[in-house]
Amino acid sequence: MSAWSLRSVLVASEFPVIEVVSAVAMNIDILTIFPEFFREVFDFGIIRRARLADIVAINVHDIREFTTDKHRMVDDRPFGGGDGMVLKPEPIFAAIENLLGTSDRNKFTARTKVVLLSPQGRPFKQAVAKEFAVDAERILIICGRYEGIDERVNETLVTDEISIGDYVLSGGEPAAVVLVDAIVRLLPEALGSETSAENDSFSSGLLDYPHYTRPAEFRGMKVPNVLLEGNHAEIEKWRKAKALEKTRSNRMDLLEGENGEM
Ligand code: 9D3
Repeated sequence: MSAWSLRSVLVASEFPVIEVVSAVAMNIDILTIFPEFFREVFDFGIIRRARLADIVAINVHDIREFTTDKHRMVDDRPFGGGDGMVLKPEPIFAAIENLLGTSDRNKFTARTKVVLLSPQGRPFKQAVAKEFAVDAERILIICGRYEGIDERVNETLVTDEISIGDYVLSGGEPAAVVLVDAIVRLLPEALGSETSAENDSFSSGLLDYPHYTRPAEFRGMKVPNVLLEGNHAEIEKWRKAKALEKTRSNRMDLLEGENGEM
């Protein structure tokens, strides 16, 4: 294990003090009003293995646990009018103070990121996943909801506002899963044999070429001959051509550059 953290956060507060004493490469906390959403998603594949190997610790927190009012209110009506409700700042500030010891982003350690997931964020790309995997040891993810979140959270707490793409989700929870998956698989020692080669050095900027396995003929559909013949130079040429063809038809923007590597 390369980088690891060992720290203890103790905060005087009315909330249960969450003491972080960890020997993992990365600590991820998720703040959400739907903690149940995450019950099983992190229990499979690379993320599960990374958790079991103490490469990453993932903790999910219910924003409602950080309310202090009788009705445990997490949202309220928007100033200025409009439909729907806005997530209130108090429980989110309380959660961050409980987890990090401060809600002032200027006092976070350099390797701490507080990510707000919102449609207004900067686009999440492989380069951003790498940046987080390399630069961060502590990532707090705040899941927004459809109606929005009080902007003061964004102004003082959040270090990175991120969107995962140009489509409308009902909340940040599915985006949080995407972020965690993309980041954790980049942590040193998280990738097993399954994915190792396909990763860094191979970043061609193109989509992948097509893959085939046995049988060589299935319901009349044949595997391209070049793959069966064992001429590795020819196979390489074929794969490059097919990758280019696939990229041209599905992702012209990648060929025109300035849209992140794959
Ligand atoms: C009516 C204007 N909408 C903004 C485009 C409001 C709105 C829609 C969806 C406000 C919040 C949401 C919930 N989405 C997320 O929280 C979200 C999201 C997304 O919808 N798309 C892509 N990435 C993300 S990250 C979080």
